[in-house]
Amino acid sequence: MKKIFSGVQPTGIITLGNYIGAFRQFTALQDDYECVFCIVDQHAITVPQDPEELRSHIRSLAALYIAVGIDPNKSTLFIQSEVPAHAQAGWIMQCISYIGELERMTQFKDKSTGKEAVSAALLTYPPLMAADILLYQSDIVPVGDDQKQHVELTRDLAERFNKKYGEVLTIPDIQLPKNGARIKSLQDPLKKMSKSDPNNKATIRLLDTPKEIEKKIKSSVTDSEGIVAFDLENKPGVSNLLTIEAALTDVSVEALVQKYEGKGYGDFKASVAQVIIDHLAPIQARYEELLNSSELDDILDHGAEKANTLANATLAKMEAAMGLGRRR
Ligand code: ATP
Ligand code: LTN
Repeated sequence: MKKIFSGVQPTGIITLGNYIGAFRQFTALQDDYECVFCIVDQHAITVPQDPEELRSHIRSLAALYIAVGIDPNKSTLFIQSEVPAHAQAGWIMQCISYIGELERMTQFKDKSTGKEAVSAALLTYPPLMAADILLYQSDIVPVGDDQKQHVELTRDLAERFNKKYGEVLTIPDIQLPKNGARIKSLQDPLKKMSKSDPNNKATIRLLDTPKEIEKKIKSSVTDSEGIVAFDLENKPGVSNLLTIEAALTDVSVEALVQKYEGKGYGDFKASVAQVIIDHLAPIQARYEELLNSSELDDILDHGAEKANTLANATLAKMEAAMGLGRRR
């Protein structure tokens, strides 16, 4: 069976963008692949985090993974900091990365530009991400398109390692979602919907109440034309809402445009909001059941145990190939 790895940062309650771009792919893949999913808390601390908040986001994210349909009997779910091999292999990957290639990463530029104090780890974040992926000898990495550059760098680093030290690492392929690769902010449809967006109106979160969802969709930025049509350039707001509905219902954007023919933005928005509310209701119910349960701890304990075994095996090979320690 081919192997899949992906990770999500516990930096806030996940958004509809994360769900459509990442989580829905995860659940669809677990029947056909050996899947490992990670809550990348060490990536989250590359920018300042409040400890209590981080703890709560980690647990909440774990519950959401299960609530959206990750089956712990099929997939491995674990917390990055509970598997020390990630930091160890991350160091090795840093040692084979060049500063120039790290400085070219768009996410680094986005998160560092204009900031006064930027942590060194914000720059060395991609080698840690490469370690996450390579430790599990992953064949495929399903992510949203904003992560493409990081997965490409991971491939480069793995190839570089293998060339220098022998064929130790599997070169992973990226897999982008077919529909809704990039869901946009509701307030600025040229920006991606991001879970760390300080403007709460810009994002739908998986735990938003029906009222909040209605309000956010109603106040989402569109245009003054009043015609529901798909046109990313001239009607990014309307196109974004169409993309969301299409992704959640598996109906094509063209069919939706037909459905809304002759309808105004009021009806359109109310209908999109209802689709989201109905889709999230069962996920939210399961989340509440899990959040404070020992079931969730059992899943994470078991996941960490499995992940440690898999990751340590690759780390040992990497270290031996490089001549670290005494093992051959
Ligand atoms: P942050 O705001 O903390 O950077 P984020 O919302 O961008 O977070 P990540 O934790 O970086 O989310 O990403 C989790 C997964 O969700 C990744 O696979 C990423 O590509 C995907 N993703 C994030 N935002 C979107 C979006 N707007 N549309 C589609 N996929 C997305
Ligand atoms: N960089 C990713 C999160 C992430 C990840 C990974 C994704 C860390 N390690 C390994 C896939 C595979 C992000 O910000 N979305």
